[in-house]
Amino acid sequence: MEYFNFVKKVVFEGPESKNPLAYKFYDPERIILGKPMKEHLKFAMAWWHNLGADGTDMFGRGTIDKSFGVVPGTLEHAKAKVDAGFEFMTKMGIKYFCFHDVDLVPEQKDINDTNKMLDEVSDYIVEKQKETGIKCLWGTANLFGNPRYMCGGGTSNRVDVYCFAAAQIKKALDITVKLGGENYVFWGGREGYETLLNTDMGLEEENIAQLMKMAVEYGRKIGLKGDFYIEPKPKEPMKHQYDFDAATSIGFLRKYGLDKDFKMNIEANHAELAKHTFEHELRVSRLNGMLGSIDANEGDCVLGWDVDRFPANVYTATFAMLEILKAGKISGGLNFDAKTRRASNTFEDMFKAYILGMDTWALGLINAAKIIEDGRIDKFVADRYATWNSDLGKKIRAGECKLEELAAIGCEQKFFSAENSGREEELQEVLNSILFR
Ligand code: XLS
Ligand code: CA
Ligand code: CA
Repeated sequence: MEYFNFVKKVVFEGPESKNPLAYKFYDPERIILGKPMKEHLKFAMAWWHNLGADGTDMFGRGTIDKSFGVVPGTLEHAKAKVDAGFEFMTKMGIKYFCFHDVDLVPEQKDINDTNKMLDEVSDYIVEKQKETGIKCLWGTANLFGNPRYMCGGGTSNRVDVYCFAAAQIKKALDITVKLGGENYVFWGGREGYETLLNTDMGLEEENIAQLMKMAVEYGRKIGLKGDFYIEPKPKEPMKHQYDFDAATSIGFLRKYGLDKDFKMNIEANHAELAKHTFEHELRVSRLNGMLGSIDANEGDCVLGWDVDRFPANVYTATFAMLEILKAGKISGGLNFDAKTRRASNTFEDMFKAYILGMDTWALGLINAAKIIEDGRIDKFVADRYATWNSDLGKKIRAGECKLEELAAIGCEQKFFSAENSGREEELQEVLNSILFR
């Protein structure tokens, strides 16, 4: 059965094309900085939004029918989603997908029944992977939807709930490895708190660290070779989320000795919710050797919550690509954790949304390469710190100075030169002249 018969294959037609079902900028074979675009941009489809989200919001029912011709909530429907997903990825030229356990099959009353369905559906996915060569970028367990997790999974006040979380993580790891998944994600859905009046924060953090240690031990035992990721998010659903941002999460990983196995999965919309820029979160991760993967989407500053829009902001994609290029190779890719708006309710809109996202990131890559090749901005930054290349600067950086020595030098200086403009506006103009020439 063909679900999307309005298109055979989405191909690159160039910026002049008026065809809404063609790439204008994503040209997989085009060489940028010595590598084809398709190698720089490891795009992935998010199973949950693309095959699951039907436009439901707090005020109304779904607007797009994702039953794919069968009754939702059945095994047939889970398999129809596999068919639709693989048709979509093949037609788009997308080589990876990401999933939560409960995206693949509907959760049953008894977890053992859910697990049996997961075995069957993942067998079916393996067949499709053999036919198409499409791979799994990462898997994860949904420890936030079921009411049992209302007070957290790994940070629950109850040990029985914690064991349910362990059961789901174990199975999600099994399925990830079975699908050849490269990495595994922890997003701390309900892992946080509403009020300290009822919360033992120290115990909760120790417990989730322990759960992560056990997950690493098990994952390595069954053959997971890639990285574990934490995906920081500051709020929503909980008022205080333990994985607030990259800096907080990295501190947590180091405290509990998890930093060798874990990296960051940075989502643009989550960075904005933490009142950071996306590129800030990427830079913090990169500088700590912890940039693992990206959830490619964007927020909406007018709304201010987690809206998971498809990325359209070329400046943001440009700054993000600069960080990714400077990080060198990352273990992950660009997962479109994004959904079409409620009123974009056709299958054509799903294709157009991915085209928008992929073209936006292609532009980001093209622009980031131009900025690097131009060199003016990197040079400005290097020059701005030039005094640190003096003998004194080098000595301080080598840790060879005492505070008294520097204080004496400081006191000898009679005035402070104000010739130190940061020239932000000039740099913005340089940036525009590079991007739009
Ligand atoms: C929710 C998160 C979630 C993670 C995976 O805000 O983005 O979808 O990516 O659990
Ligand atoms: Ca995400
Ligand atoms: Ca999100």
